Amino acid sequence: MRAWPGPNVPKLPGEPVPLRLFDTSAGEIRPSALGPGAGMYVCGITPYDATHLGHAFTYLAFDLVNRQWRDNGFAVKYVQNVTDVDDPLLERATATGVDWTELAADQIELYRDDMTALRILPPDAYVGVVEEMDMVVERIVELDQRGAVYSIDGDLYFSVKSDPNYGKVSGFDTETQLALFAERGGDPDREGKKDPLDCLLWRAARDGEPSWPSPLGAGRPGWHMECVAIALDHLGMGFDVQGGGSDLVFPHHEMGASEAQVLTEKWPYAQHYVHAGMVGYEGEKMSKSRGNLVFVSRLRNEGHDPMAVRMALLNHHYRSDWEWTDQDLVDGQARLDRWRAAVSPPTGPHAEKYLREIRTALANDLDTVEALALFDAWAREQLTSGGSDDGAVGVMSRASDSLFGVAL
Ligand code: 5CA
Ligand code: ZN
Repeated sequence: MRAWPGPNVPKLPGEPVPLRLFDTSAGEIRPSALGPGAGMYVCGITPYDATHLGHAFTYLAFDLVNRQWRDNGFAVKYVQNVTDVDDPLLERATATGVDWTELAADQIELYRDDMTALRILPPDAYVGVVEEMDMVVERIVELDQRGAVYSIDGDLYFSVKSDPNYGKVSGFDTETQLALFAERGGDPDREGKKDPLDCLLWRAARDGEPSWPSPLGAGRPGWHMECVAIALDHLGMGFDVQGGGSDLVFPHHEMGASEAQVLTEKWPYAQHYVHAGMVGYEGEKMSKSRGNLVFVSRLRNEGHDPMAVRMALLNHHYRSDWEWTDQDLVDGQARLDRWRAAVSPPTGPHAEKYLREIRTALANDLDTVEALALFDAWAREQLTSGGSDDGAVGVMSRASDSLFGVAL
């Protein structure tokens, strides 16, 4: 499906720094994307509600990865899905009496506008599950041929432990897995399951639910397989980064990896599993099901500069869990004003050292907090004593645009 317009990413002088990223599976910071290309799959929205700041924080994190890789000269292939068939979307549509396809189309459009306003680089392939249904079905048939599938009343399950590497993405013990599985859409207690952790691949058609034909009977796909089919189709096995928020570590990314590893008999599914921290609001994780949301579109409609919102989000390290307050936006706007004032004069303090240090901070597991402070230091020097370098202002302005995604 159509993504959104991509902003221009200015080229910068000087040497780029290779990006090191924390890998959930390895539990440590490791070099990412050893080249020559770089492939990334980031789990997209389930389009039943507009973009909240938690979503924005997660997509911003991967936008920074994309920008770092581009600065390093990689040809980046970025794939993102839209979960345009899944339980929460269908439930919301039924509850509000709206057609599920219309609800999805409206929310996807709003998301595109929010991403555009926040200057998030669009994916190269933006793929809805519905448009990839044939591929999803094909993958499930292949898994069945490999003997990793069984049926309970026509609903097809994946035997997760048919993958010898099952469990390596999250490293969670069985008790934690069971608790999270039940909490996040799984059905550990269903009668007839061979293992409580086995996950749904194909849900047989039910009255009032959309369904698609398949050699395995009419139905609709399970969530994890949707992402796997799209990622394998567009990136293939062993791509560089599988991304999403930390609420996707288990079961979504664990089970997706196992499905792909059984399908291809290869390991690993992704070289890095990268997860953004959870943004909270008023004491709890911001989530559509809890309803404690601050929407990007609301802030935009209130007249806030999207660059101030972006600046506010950048001030939290991508792996940290944190809580949004109004002060975040006040601080983000103030910093944006300072930076804009600092790039107004025609000349400024030398930029080379600052640019090198900013790149080094961002390449160190996206240390935006440090990188922003370094830009602040240049801006402070400019605003207190000025400088005579007539290329510096242009370089720092382009660095803000290219590396932070903040247009000054
Ligand atoms: N469609 C699935 C992924 S295939 C999904 O999780 N959709 S979502 O709309 O619920 O979330 C979209 C992305 O935002 C996911 O990567 C999720 O991990 C992330 N996310 C959701 N809530 C938050 C939050 N409060 N803070 C940070 N990231 C969040
Ligand atoms: Zn996903």
